[in-house]
Amino acid sequence: MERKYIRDVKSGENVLLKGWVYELRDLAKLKFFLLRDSSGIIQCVVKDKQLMEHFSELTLESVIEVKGKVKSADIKADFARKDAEVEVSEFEIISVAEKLPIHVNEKTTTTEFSNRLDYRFLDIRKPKVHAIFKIESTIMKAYREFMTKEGAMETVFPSIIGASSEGGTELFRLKYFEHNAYLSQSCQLYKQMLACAIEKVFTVFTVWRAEKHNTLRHLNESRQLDFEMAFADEFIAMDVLTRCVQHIIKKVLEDNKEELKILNVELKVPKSKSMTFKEVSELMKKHKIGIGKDDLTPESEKKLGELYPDTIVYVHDWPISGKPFYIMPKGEGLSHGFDAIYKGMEIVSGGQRVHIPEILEKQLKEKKLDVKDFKNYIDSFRFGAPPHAGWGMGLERITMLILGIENIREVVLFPRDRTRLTP
Ligand code: AMO
Repeated sequence: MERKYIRDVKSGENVLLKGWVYELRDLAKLKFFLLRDSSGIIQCVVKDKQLMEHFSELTLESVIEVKGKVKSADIKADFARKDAEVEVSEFEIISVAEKLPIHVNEKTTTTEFSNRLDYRFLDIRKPKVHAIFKIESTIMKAYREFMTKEGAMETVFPSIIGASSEGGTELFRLKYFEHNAYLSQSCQLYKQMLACAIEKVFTVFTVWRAEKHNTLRHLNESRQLDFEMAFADEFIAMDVLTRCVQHIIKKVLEDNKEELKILNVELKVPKSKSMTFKEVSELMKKHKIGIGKDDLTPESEKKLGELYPDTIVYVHDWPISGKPFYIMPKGEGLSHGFDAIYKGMEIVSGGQRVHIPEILEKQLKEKKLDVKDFKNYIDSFRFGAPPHAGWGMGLERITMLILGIENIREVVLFPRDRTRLTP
Protein backbone atom coordinates (compact mmCIF):
# COMPACT_ATOMS: atom_id res chain seq x y z
CA MET A 1 0.00 0.00 0.00
CA GLU A 2 1.26 3.46 -0.88
CA ARG A 3 1.80 5.95 1.92
CA LYS A 4 -0.67 8.85 2.12
CA TYR A 5 -0.17 12.25 3.72
CA ILE A 6 -2.59 13.23 6.48
CA ARG A 7 -3.75 16.32 4.56
CA ASP A 8 -4.89 14.14 1.64
CA VAL A 9 -6.84 11.29 3.30
CA LYS A 10 -10.57 11.03 2.62
CA SER A 11 -13.35 9.39 4.54
CA GLY A 12 -14.00 5.79 3.48
CA GLU A 13 -10.41 5.09 2.37
CA ASN A 14 -8.10 2.41 3.72
CA VAL A 15 -4.78 4.14 4.26
CA LEU A 16 -1.17 3.69 5.26
CA LEU A 17 0.13 6.69 7.23
CA LYS A 18 3.62 7.40 8.54
CA GLY A 19 4.54 9.94 11.16
CA TRP A 20 5.17 10.86 14.79
CA VAL A 21 2.99 10.26 17.87
CA TYR A 22 1.88 13.76 18.90
CA GLU A 23 -0.49 12.91 21.73
CA LEU A 24 -1.63 9.78 23.60
CA ARG A 25 -4.97 9.31 25.33
CA ASP A 26 -5.50 6.10 27.20
CA LEU A 27 -9.14 5.78 28.34
CA ALA A 28 -10.52 2.63 29.94
CA LYS A 29 -12.37 1.29 26.93
CA LEU A 30 -10.88 3.29 24.14
CA LYS A 31 -7.44 4.41 23.22
CA PHE A 32 -6.53 7.32 20.98
CA PHE A 33 -3.42 8.88 19.63
CA LEU A 34 -2.78 11.87 17.43
CA LEU A 35 -0.46 11.18 14.52
CA ARG A 36 1.54 14.01 12.94
CA ASP A 37 3.30 14.17 9.60
CA SER A 38 4.64 17.15 7.65
CA SER A 39 1.17 17.86 6.26
CA GLY A 40 -0.95 17.77 9.41
CA ILE A 41 -2.28 15.91 12.44
CA ILE A 42 -5.05 13.29 12.58
CA GLN A 43 -6.76 11.47 15.41
CA CYS A 44 -6.33 7.68 15.37
CA VAL A 45 -8.65 5.42 17.39
CA VAL A 46 -7.64 2.01 18.67
CA LYS A 47 -10.62 -0.23 19.41
CA ASP A 48 -9.18 -3.65 18.60
CA LYS A 49 -8.47 -5.63 21.83
CA GLN A 50 -5.15 -7.09 20.64
CA LEU A 51 -3.90 -3.74 19.41
CA MET A 52 -4.90 -2.13 22.70
CA GLU A 53 -2.45 -4.40 24.50
CA HIS A 54 0.38 -2.83 22.51
CA PHE A 55 -0.82 0.73 23.04
CA SER A 56 1.40 1.19 26.11
CA GLU A 57 4.47 0.63 23.91
CA LEU A 58 3.77 3.94 22.20
CA THR A 59 5.67 6.94 23.48
CA LEU A 60 5.30 10.59 22.52
CA GLU A 61 7.21 11.42 19.31
CA SER A 62 7.93 7.77 18.44
CA VAL A 63 7.85 7.20 14.69
CA ILE A 64 5.15 4.77 13.60
CA GLU A 65 3.34 3.38 10.59
CA VAL A 66 -0.42 3.11 10.84
CA LYS A 67 -2.90 1.21 8.71
CA GLY A 68 -6.59 1.84 9.07
CA LYS A 69 -9.87 3.10 7.70
CA VAL A 70 -10.66 6.81 7.52
CA LYS A 71 -14.03 7.79 8.98
CA SER A 72 -15.93 11.07 9.10
CA ALA A 73 -15.71 12.66 12.52
CA ASP A 74 -16.09 15.89 14.44
CA ILE A 75 -12.73 16.41 16.12
CA LYS A 76 -11.97 19.15 18.63
CA ALA A 77 -8.21 18.60 19.16
CA ASP A 78 -6.04 21.65 18.38
CA PHE A 79 -4.24 21.59 15.02
CA ALA A 80 -5.79 18.21 14.09
CA ARG A 81 -8.03 17.52 11.10
CA LYS A 82 -11.51 18.38 12.24
CA ASP A 83 -13.41 16.27 9.72
CA ALA A 84 -11.84 12.82 9.90
CA GLU A 85 -10.21 10.18 12.08
CA VAL A 86 -8.59 6.82 11.44
CA GLU A 87 -9.83 3.58 12.92
CA VAL A 88 -6.56 1.72 13.35
CA SER A 89 -6.25 -1.86 12.12
CA GLU A 90 -2.45 -2.14 12.51
CA PHE A 91 0.40 -0.06 13.78
CA GLU A 92 4.13 -0.63 13.80
CA ILE A 93 6.76 1.24 15.76
CA ILE A 94 9.63 2.25 13.46
CA SER A 95 11.71 4.25 15.94
CA VAL A 96 11.08 4.61 19.66
CA ALA A 97 11.41 8.08 21.16
CA GLU A 98 13.05 8.31 24.58
CA LYS A 99 11.55 10.48 27.31
CA LEU A 100 11.36 13.96 25.81
CA PRO A 101 13.54 16.72 27.29
CA ILE A 102 10.97 19.38 26.24
CA HIS A 103 7.26 19.19 25.52
CA VAL A 104 6.44 19.05 21.83
CA ASN A 105 2.73 19.12 22.56
CA GLU A 106 2.54 22.11 24.88
CA LYS A 107 -0.96 21.79 26.26
CA THR A 108 -0.46 22.77 29.85
CA THR A 109 3.13 23.91 30.08
CA THR A 110 5.29 26.23 28.07
CA THR A 111 9.00 25.63 27.86
CA GLU A 112 11.46 28.45 28.41
CA PHE A 113 12.80 29.82 25.09
CA SER A 114 16.47 29.02 25.70
CA ASN A 115 15.51 25.46 26.58
CA ARG A 116 13.47 25.26 23.40
CA LEU A 117 16.47 26.45 21.39
CA ASP A 118 18.69 23.81 23.02
CA TYR A 119 16.29 21.23 21.61
CA ARG A 120 15.33 23.08 18.43
CA PHE A 121 15.13 19.76 16.52
CA LEU A 122 12.16 18.90 18.78
CA ASP A 123 10.80 22.43 18.98
CA ILE A 124 10.35 22.61 15.17
CA ARG A 125 7.92 19.67 15.46
CA LYS A 126 5.38 21.94 17.17
CA PRO A 127 2.69 23.10 14.74
CA LYS A 128 3.15 26.76 15.72
CA VAL A 129 6.91 26.69 15.26
CA HIS A 130 6.65 24.68 12.05
CA ALA A 131 4.17 27.32 10.75
CA ILE A 132 6.73 30.12 11.24
CA PHE A 133 9.33 28.34 9.15
CA LYS A 134 6.84 27.36 6.46
CA ILE A 135 6.00 31.05 6.09
CA GLU A 136 9.68 32.04 6.06
CA SER A 137 10.19 29.50 3.30
CA THR A 138 7.32 31.09 1.32
CA ILE A 139 8.95 34.50 1.79
CA MET A 140 12.23 33.28 0.26
CA LYS A 141 10.40 31.47 -2.53
CA ALA A 142 8.27 34.55 -3.32
CA TYR A 143 11.37 36.77 -3.27
CA ARG A 144 13.11 34.56 -5.82
CA GLU A 145 9.96 34.34 -7.92
CA PHE A 146 9.51 38.14 -7.96
CA MET A 147 13.14 38.88 -8.78
CA THR A 148 13.28 36.31 -11.55
CA LYS A 149 10.14 37.85 -13.16
CA GLU A 150 11.77 41.26 -12.74
CA GLY A 151 14.63 40.04 -14.92
CA ALA A 152 17.24 39.85 -12.15
CA MET A 153 19.87 37.09 -12.07
CA GLU A 154 20.35 35.12 -8.86
CA THR A 155 23.96 34.87 -7.86
CA VAL A 156 26.25 33.87 -4.98
CA PHE A 157 29.03 35.87 -3.34
CA PRO A 158 31.99 35.07 -1.08
CA SER A 159 31.43 34.93 2.67
CA ILE A 160 35.10 35.56 3.51
CA ILE A 161 36.26 39.08 2.73
CA GLY A 162 39.55 40.97 2.94
CA ALA A 163 38.12 44.36 4.00
CA SER A 164 35.00 45.79 5.56
CA SER A 165 31.99 46.40 3.32
CA GLU A 166 29.82 48.41 5.70
CA GLY A 167 32.34 50.37 7.78
CA GLY A 168 35.24 49.59 10.06
CA THR A 169 33.40 48.21 13.08
CA GLU A 170 31.33 45.10 13.70
CA LEU A 171 33.60 42.65 11.91
CA PHE A 172 34.36 39.07 12.91
CA ARG A 173 38.05 38.56 12.28
CA LEU A 174 39.53 35.26 11.21
CA LYS A 175 42.92 33.92 10.23
CA TYR A 176 43.05 33.07 6.53
CA PHE A 177 46.40 31.32 6.07
CA GLU A 178 48.95 34.17 6.32
CA HIS A 179 46.32 36.92 5.84
CA ASN A 180 43.80 38.67 8.04
CA ALA A 181 40.28 38.14 6.82
CA TYR A 182 36.70 38.74 7.99
CA LEU A 183 33.33 37.12 7.81
CA SER A 184 31.19 39.06 5.36
CA GLN A 185 29.12 41.95 6.75
CA SER A 186 27.22 42.18 3.47
CA CYS A 187 27.63 41.43 -0.22
CA GLN A 188 27.41 45.17 -0.93
CA LEU A 189 30.62 45.65 -2.94
CA TYR A 190 30.12 42.47 -4.98
CA LYS A 191 26.52 43.14 -5.92
CA GLN A 192 27.48 46.64 -7.08
CA MET A 193 30.34 45.35 -9.23
CA LEU A 194 27.99 42.81 -10.78
CA ALA A 195 25.12 45.25 -11.40
CA CYS A 196 27.57 47.52 -13.21
CA ALA A 197 28.37 44.61 -15.52
CA ILE A 198 25.05 42.81 -16.04
CA GLU A 199 22.35 45.23 -14.76
CA LYS A 200 20.03 43.35 -12.35
CA VAL A 201 21.18 40.91 -9.66
CA PHE A 202 19.78 39.42 -6.49
CA THR A 203 20.83 36.98 -3.80
CA VAL A 204 19.86 35.51 -0.43
CA PHE A 205 23.01 36.16 1.55
CA THR A 206 24.17 35.32 5.08
CA VAL A 207 25.87 38.19 6.90
CA TRP A 208 27.81 38.38 10.16
CA ARG A 209 27.94 41.40 12.42
CA ALA A 210 29.99 41.43 15.60
CA GLU A 211 27.52 43.73 17.34
CA LYS A 212 27.84 43.30 21.06
CA HIS A 213 24.38 44.45 22.06
CA ASN A 214 21.76 41.87 22.86
CA THR A 215 18.42 43.08 21.52
CA LEU A 216 15.18 41.49 20.32
CA ARG A 217 15.83 42.74 16.77
CA HIS A 218 19.54 41.97 16.20
CA LEU A 219 21.36 38.75 15.40
CA ASN A 220 25.07 38.19 14.93
CA GLU A 221 24.33 35.99 11.93
CA SER A 222 21.40 36.99 9.75
CA ARG A 223 20.17 36.68 6.18
CA GLN A 224 19.64 39.49 3.70
CA LEU A 225 17.57 39.55 0.55
CA ASP A 226 19.83 41.73 -1.59
CA PHE A 227 19.02 43.46 -4.86
CA GLU A 228 21.02 45.76 -7.12
CA MET A 229 20.27 47.28 -10.53
CA ALA A 230 22.01 49.50 -13.07
CA PHE A 231 20.58 52.74 -14.51
CA ALA A 232 18.60 53.47 -11.38
CA ASP A 233 18.33 55.92 -8.52
CA GLU A 234 16.90 55.34 -5.04
CA PHE A 235 13.32 56.02 -6.16
CA ILE A 236 13.43 53.31 -8.81
CA ALA A 237 14.90 50.94 -6.20
CA MET A 238 12.07 51.84 -3.78
CA ASP A 239 9.47 51.07 -6.43
CA VAL A 240 10.98 47.62 -6.98
CA LEU A 241 10.99 47.09 -3.21
CA THR A 242 7.31 48.03 -2.81
CA ARG A 243 6.25 45.61 -5.51
CA CYS A 244 8.56 42.94 -4.09
CA VAL A 245 7.15 43.17 -0.54
CA GLN A 246 3.60 43.28 -1.92
CA HIS A 247 4.28 40.12 -3.94
CA ILE A 248 5.80 38.37 -0.91
CA ILE A 249 2.79 39.20 1.28
CA LYS A 250 0.27 38.20 -1.41
CA LYS A 251 2.07 34.86 -1.70
CA VAL A 252 2.00 34.29 2.07
CA LEU A 253 -1.74 35.11 2.08
CA GLU A 254 -2.33 32.62 -0.74
CA ASP A 255 -0.03 29.78 0.25
CA ASN A 256 -0.09 29.92 4.05
CA LYS A 257 -3.75 30.30 5.01
CA GLU A 258 -3.50 27.40 7.44
CA GLU A 259 -0.25 28.64 9.03
CA LEU A 260 -1.58 32.20 9.41
CA LYS A 261 -4.61 30.70 11.19
CA ILE A 262 -2.39 28.61 13.50
CA LEU A 263 -0.39 31.74 14.37
CA ASN A 264 -3.49 33.93 14.62
CA VAL A 265 -2.08 36.50 12.21
CA GLU A 266 -4.12 38.91 10.14
CA LEU A 267 -2.18 40.33 7.26
CA LYS A 268 -2.78 43.01 4.64
CA VAL A 269 -0.89 43.80 1.47
CA PRO A 270 0.89 47.07 2.36
CA LYS A 271 0.77 50.44 0.66
CA SER A 272 3.81 52.70 0.48
CA LYS A 273 4.58 56.24 1.57
CA SER A 274 7.70 58.40 1.16
CA MET A 275 8.99 61.08 3.50
CA THR A 276 12.26 62.94 3.76
CA PHE A 277 14.42 62.51 6.86
CA LYS A 278 13.68 66.15 7.69
CA GLU A 279 9.92 65.58 7.48
CA VAL A 280 10.23 62.61 9.82
CA SER A 281 12.33 64.73 12.22
CA GLU A 282 9.61 67.39 12.32
CA LEU A 283 6.85 64.82 12.71
CA MET A 284 8.67 63.25 15.65
CA LYS A 285 9.21 66.64 17.27
CA LYS A 286 5.43 67.11 17.18
CA HIS A 287 5.01 63.77 18.94
CA LYS A 288 7.84 64.57 21.38
CA ILE A 289 9.89 61.59 20.24
CA GLY A 290 13.67 61.78 20.05
CA ILE A 291 15.43 61.19 16.76
CA GLY A 292 19.16 61.14 16.06
CA LYS A 293 20.81 63.77 13.87
CA ASP A 294 21.52 61.19 11.17
CA ASP A 295 19.65 58.04 12.20
CA LEU A 296 16.19 57.06 13.39
CA THR A 297 15.72 55.77 16.94
CA PRO A 298 13.76 52.57 17.65
CA GLU A 299 11.05 54.81 19.23
CA SER A 300 10.70 56.91 16.08
CA GLU A 301 10.47 53.78 13.91
CA LYS A 302 7.77 52.46 16.24
CA LYS A 303 5.85 55.73 15.96
CA LEU A 304 6.01 55.61 12.15
CA GLY A 305 4.51 52.12 12.38
CA GLU A 306 1.66 53.42 14.54
CA LEU A 307 0.98 56.45 12.36
CA TYR A 308 1.11 54.49 9.11
CA PRO A 309 -0.12 50.93 9.70
CA ASP A 310 0.23 48.38 6.90
CA THR A 311 2.48 50.79 5.06
CA ILE A 312 6.07 50.63 3.91
CA VAL A 313 7.39 54.05 4.97
CA TYR A 314 10.39 55.19 2.94
CA VAL A 315 12.61 57.73 4.64
CA HIS A 316 14.83 59.32 1.98
CA ASP A 317 17.07 62.35 1.59
CA TRP A 318 18.97 60.82 4.50
CA PRO A 319 21.89 62.80 6.00
CA ILE A 320 25.07 61.56 4.33
CA SER A 321 26.86 61.36 7.70
CA GLY A 322 24.48 58.52 8.69
CA LYS A 323 25.05 56.45 5.57
CA PRO A 324 27.96 54.21 4.50
CA PHE A 325 30.71 55.32 2.11
CA TYR A 326 29.09 53.70 -0.93
CA ILE A 327 25.95 55.89 -0.84
CA MET A 328 25.83 58.73 -3.38
CA PRO A 329 25.89 62.22 -1.83
CA LYS A 330 23.24 64.74 -2.87
CA GLY A 331 24.76 67.99 -1.59
CA GLU A 332 23.73 70.05 1.43
CA GLY A 333 24.68 67.22 3.73
CA LEU A 334 22.10 64.85 2.24
CA SER A 335 22.37 61.59 0.34
CA HIS A 336 20.57 59.30 -2.09
CA GLY A 337 20.22 56.72 0.70
CA PHE A 338 16.98 55.55 2.30
CA ASP A 339 15.60 53.22 4.94
CA ALA A 340 12.27 51.43 4.75
CA ILE A 341 10.21 51.07 7.93
CA TYR A 342 7.42 48.51 8.13
CA LYS A 343 5.26 47.78 11.16
CA GLY A 344 7.46 49.98 13.31
CA MET A 345 10.91 48.64 12.42
CA GLU A 346 13.61 49.04 9.77
CA ILE A 347 13.36 46.23 7.24
CA VAL A 348 15.56 47.66 4.51
CA SER A 349 18.48 50.00 3.85
CA GLY A 350 19.29 51.05 0.34
CA GLY A 351 19.99 53.86 -2.04
CA GLN A 352 21.76 55.03 -5.12
CA ARG A 353 25.46 54.17 -4.99
CA VAL A 354 28.60 56.06 -5.84
CA HIS A 355 29.86 54.97 -9.29
CA ILE A 356 32.52 57.73 -9.52
CA PRO A 357 35.94 56.66 -8.15
CA GLU A 358 36.95 60.12 -6.92
CA ILE A 359 33.82 60.50 -4.78
CA LEU A 360 34.28 57.00 -3.42
CA GLU A 361 37.89 57.71 -2.43
CA LYS A 362 36.83 60.92 -0.71
CA GLN A 363 34.02 59.22 1.24
CA LEU A 364 36.23 56.29 2.26
CA LYS A 365 38.77 58.75 3.69
CA GLU A 366 36.02 60.65 5.50
CA LYS A 367 34.92 57.40 7.12
CA LYS A 368 38.58 56.73 8.10
CA LEU A 369 38.78 53.62 5.90
CA ASP A 370 41.92 52.71 3.97
CA VAL A 371 41.43 53.37 0.25
CA LYS A 372 44.06 50.68 -0.53
CA ASP A 373 41.75 47.98 0.89
CA PHE A 374 39.10 48.87 -1.69
CA LYS A 375 41.32 49.01 -4.79
CA ASN A 376 39.51 46.32 -6.84
CA TYR A 377 36.13 47.73 -5.93
CA ILE A 378 37.08 51.30 -6.86
CA ASP A 379 38.77 50.13 -10.06
CA SER A 380 35.60 48.34 -11.13
CA PHE A 381 34.04 51.78 -11.70
CA ARG A 382 36.81 52.95 -14.02
CA PHE A 383 35.78 50.89 -17.05
CA GLY A 384 32.21 51.91 -17.82
CA ALA A 385 30.08 52.02 -14.70
CA PRO A 386 26.43 53.09 -14.88
CA PRO A 387 24.63 54.88 -12.06
CA HIS A 388 23.08 52.11 -9.97
CA ALA A 389 20.96 51.52 -6.89
CA GLY A 390 19.71 48.71 -4.71
CA TRP A 391 18.78 47.54 -1.26
CA GLY A 392 19.14 44.80 1.34
CA MET A 393 16.16 43.46 3.28
CA GLY A 394 16.58 41.51 6.52
CA LEU A 395 14.90 38.11 6.02
CA GLU A 396 14.39 37.63 9.74
CA ARG A 397 13.12 41.20 10.17
CA ILE A 398 10.46 40.90 7.47
CA THR A 399 9.41 37.48 8.81
CA MET A 400 9.09 38.64 12.44
CA LEU A 401 7.16 41.77 11.41
CA ILE A 402 4.78 39.94 9.08
CA LEU A 403 4.02 37.52 11.92
CA GLY A 404 3.98 40.05 14.74
CA ILE A 405 6.74 38.16 16.59
CA GLU A 406 8.68 40.16 19.16
CA ASN A 407 11.95 38.24 19.44
CA ILE A 408 13.90 37.84 16.18
CA ARG A 409 15.39 34.56 17.45
CA GLU A 410 11.95 32.94 17.10
CA VAL A 411 12.25 33.14 13.31
CA VAL A 412 15.75 31.62 13.06
CA LEU A 413 16.05 27.88 13.36
CA PHE A 414 19.50 27.93 14.89
CA PRO A 415 20.12 31.52 15.98
CA ARG A 416 23.56 32.94 16.56
CA ASP A 417 23.61 35.68 19.16
CA ARG A 418 26.28 36.82 21.56
CA THR A 419 25.85 33.85 23.86
CA ARG A 420 24.62 31.08 21.59
CA LEU A 421 26.80 28.93 19.32
CA THR A 422 24.91 25.64 19.64
CA PRO A 423 23.09 23.68 18.37
P1 AMO B 1 22.00 47.24 6.65
O1 AMO B 1 23.21 47.07 7.47
O2 AMO B 1 21.06 48.32 7.05
O3 AMO B 1 22.36 47.53 5.13
O4 AMO B 1 21.20 45.88 6.60
C1 AMO B 1 20.08 45.71 5.75
C2 AMO B 1 18.91 45.09 6.52
O5 AMO B 1 19.31 43.86 7.12
C3 AMO B 1 18.72 43.70 8.39
N1 AMO B 1 19.77 43.63 9.42
C4 AMO B 1 19.75 42.80 10.49
N2 AMO B 1 18.88 41.89 10.90
C5 AMO B 1 19.14 41.24 12.05
N3 AMO B 1 20.25 41.41 12.79
C6 AMO B 1 21.18 42.32 12.43
N4 AMO B 1 22.28 42.48 13.17
C7 AMO B 1 20.96 43.07 11.23
N5 AMO B 1 21.65 44.01 10.57
C8 AMO B 1 20.91 44.35 9.49
C9 AMO B 1 17.82 44.91 8.59
C10 AMO B 1 18.45 45.94 7.68
O6 AMO B 1 17.52 46.92 7.25
N6 AMO B 1 24.49 46.68 2.33
C11 AMO B 1 23.38 47.36 2.97
C12 AMO B 1 22.11 47.22 2.20
C13 AMO B 1 22.09 47.97 0.88
O7 AMO B 1 22.32 49.20 0.92
O8 AMO B 1 21.87 47.34 -0.16
C14 AMO B 1 23.23 46.80 4.39
O9 AMO B 1 23.76 45.79 4.75
O10 AMO B 1 16.51 44.57 8.11
